[in-house]
Amino acid sequence: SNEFFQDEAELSNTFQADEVLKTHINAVIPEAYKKEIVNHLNTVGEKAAGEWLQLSRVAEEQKPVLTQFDSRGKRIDHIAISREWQQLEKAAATEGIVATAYERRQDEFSRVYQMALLYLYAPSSAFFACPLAMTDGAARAIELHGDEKLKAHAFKNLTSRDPAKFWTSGQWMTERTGGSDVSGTSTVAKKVEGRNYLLSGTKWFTSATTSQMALTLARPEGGAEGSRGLSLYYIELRDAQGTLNNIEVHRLKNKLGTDALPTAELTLHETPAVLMGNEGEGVKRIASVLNITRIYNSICAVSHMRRGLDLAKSYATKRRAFGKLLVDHPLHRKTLEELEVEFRKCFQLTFYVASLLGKEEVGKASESERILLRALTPIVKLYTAKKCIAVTSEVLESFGGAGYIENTYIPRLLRDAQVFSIWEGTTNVLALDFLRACEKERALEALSAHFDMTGLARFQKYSPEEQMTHARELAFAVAESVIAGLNQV
Ligand code: MFK
Ligand code: FAD
Repeated sequence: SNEFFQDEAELSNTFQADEVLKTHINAVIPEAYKKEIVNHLNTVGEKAAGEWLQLSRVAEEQKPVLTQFDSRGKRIDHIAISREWQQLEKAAATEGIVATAYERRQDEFSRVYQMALLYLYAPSSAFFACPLAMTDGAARAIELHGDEKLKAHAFKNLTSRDPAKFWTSGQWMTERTGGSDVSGTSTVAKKVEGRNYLLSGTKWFTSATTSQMALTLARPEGGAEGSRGLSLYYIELRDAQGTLNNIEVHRLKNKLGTDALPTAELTLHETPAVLMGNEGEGVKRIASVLNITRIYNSICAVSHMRRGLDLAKSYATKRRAFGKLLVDHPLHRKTLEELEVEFRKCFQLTFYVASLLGKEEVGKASESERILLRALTPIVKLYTAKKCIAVTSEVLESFGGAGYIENTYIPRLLRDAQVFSIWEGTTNVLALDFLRACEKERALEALSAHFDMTGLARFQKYSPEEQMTHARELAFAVAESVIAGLNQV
C-alpha cells in the first residue's frame, strides 16, 4: 500500500559520529596513548549505538522490584533488578570505566580517557552511570582516607575489571531532615572498639541500593550538634551469606525518571561500620566523593545533550514538512545549531575540568590548578545540568508531537534530564559552594590568573549577604568567562 509511515531517528557509532569528541581527543591526548585510546573509544561507540542501547531500553522498561518477605514471612528486603541492567554493569567493569582512572596507565591523561569512555557509555546505560559515579567517588575517598584493610579489599573490588569481582558503592547522605543541609542527621554511631562502630538511623534517599558497600554520614554518640559533629563511615550491605547487615528497606521511590535505578528508603539497626578519617570530619571527607560524582554528573549531562541532538539531527533528515526535509528549513536548522553551540560550550568546560582532575590525581597540578579544580567542580555541575534540561526540552520539541509520545523514547530523555540539577547538590547549593571556595581558597584570584574575569567586577563590590543572593548569576558568569577563555586557547 502507499500509506505513509514516518521513519524513526537512528544512531550510528557514537564515537565515529561525534566530531567534537574526536577533535578533542586528537588535540589533547599525546601520540603515545592516542592509538590505543581511539581504538577503544571506537569499540565503545559501536556498542553504545547497538548492544548497550538495546539493553538500556529494555532495562528502562523494568523498574526494580522490592520484595520484603519470603514465603515463610521472613524479612528479606530483596531488590530485583533486570538482567539487562546487570549486563550493563558487567560491561562497565569489562571496559574499565572506573578502573582506567585508578590504573593511571595514561598518567595525567587517564581521567580524560576515562571520562570519554563514560561519556559514550552513559546515555546507553539506563543510568548505570549513577552507581559508577558513586563507586569512583568511594574509590577516591578510600585512596585518600581509608585504612590499609579498605585499600586491600574494597578499593580493589571497586576498581576491578573483572565482572565477578567488581563492586559498586552507594553514598548515603540524605535524611528526612535534609539533603542539602545534612546538619540534622539523626543516624547515630555507637563505638565498639578502635575504628569499628554500629550505625542506627534512617536514610531517605539511597540510590543503587543493590551495591555491595556504601559510604554514609552518622553522628558518633556524644558528638557535637550540626554538621561538624558528623563522621564518615564505610559499611558493607550484606554478610557472606548475602543477608542484609541489619538493614531494613522500607520502599523504593516512585520517581519522575531514572527508572532502572533503584532508589530506596531504609533503616540501619546497629549495622557494623568502619570510621574513615577522624570523628567530626564527615562532611570534609565525603567531599572527596562529591567532587568526583559532580564531575560524573557533568559528563553525563553533556552526553545526554549529545544523545538528544544526535536523535534530533537524524530525525531532521527523515521528516518532511512543507515540501522539504526539516533539515532543509533554515529556521529548524538554526534552532538545532544553537543547541549544538550550547552543547559544545558544556563539552569544553567539562573536559577541561576532567583534565584538571587528571593532573591533580598524579600530582602534576600547580597550586592554582588545584584551586581551579576545587572552584570549577560546582560550576561545571550546575551549569551543564541546567543547560541539559533546556537543550533536552528543545530536542523534544524538534520531534513535534512524536516527542511527546512514550514509545519514541524521547519523553524519557526530558524526565531523566531533570535529575541532573537536583542530586549531588542543587543549583543554589552548588553556587554557594563556589562562594565557599572563593572565601576559603581565593578562587577568584586563581581564576583571574588563567582567564579574563573582568566581567565579574560588579560581584566583588557586593556585601557577603548580596553575594549569596546573587550566587547563581555569579556562577553562570564564571562558567561563561571560563568557556570564552577555553575557546581562545
Ligand atoms: C549520573 C552521574 C551522577 C550520579 C549521581 C549519583 C546519585 C545521586 C546521589 C546523591 O545525590 S548523594 C547526595 C548528594 N548530596 C549533596 O551533594 C549534598 C549537598 N549539600 C552540600 O554540598 C553542602 O554544601 C554541604 C553538605 C557540603 C554543606 O555542609 P556544611 O555543614 O554547611 O559544610 P561546611 O561547614 O561549610 O563544610 C565542612 C567542611 O567541608 C569545610 O572544611 P573545613 O572543615 O576545613 O572548614 C568545607 O570547606 C569542606 N567542604 C564542603 N564542601 C566541599 C568541601 N571541601 C571540598 N569540596 C567541597 N565540595
Ligand atoms: P532541599 O535542601 O530541601 O532543597 C529544596 C530547595 O531549596 C532546592 O531548590 C534548593 O536549591 C534550595 N535550597 C536549599 N538550601 C538553600 C540555600 N542555603 N540557599 C538557597 N537555596 C537553597 N541522596 C543521597 O544521599 N544518596 C543518594 O543515593 C541519593 N539518590 C537520589 C536519587 C534521586 C533520583 C534523587 C531525586 C535524589 C537523590 N538523593 C540522594 C537526594 C539528593 O541528593 C537531595 O534530594 C538533594 O541534595 C537536595 O536535598 P533536599 O531534597 O533535602 O532538598
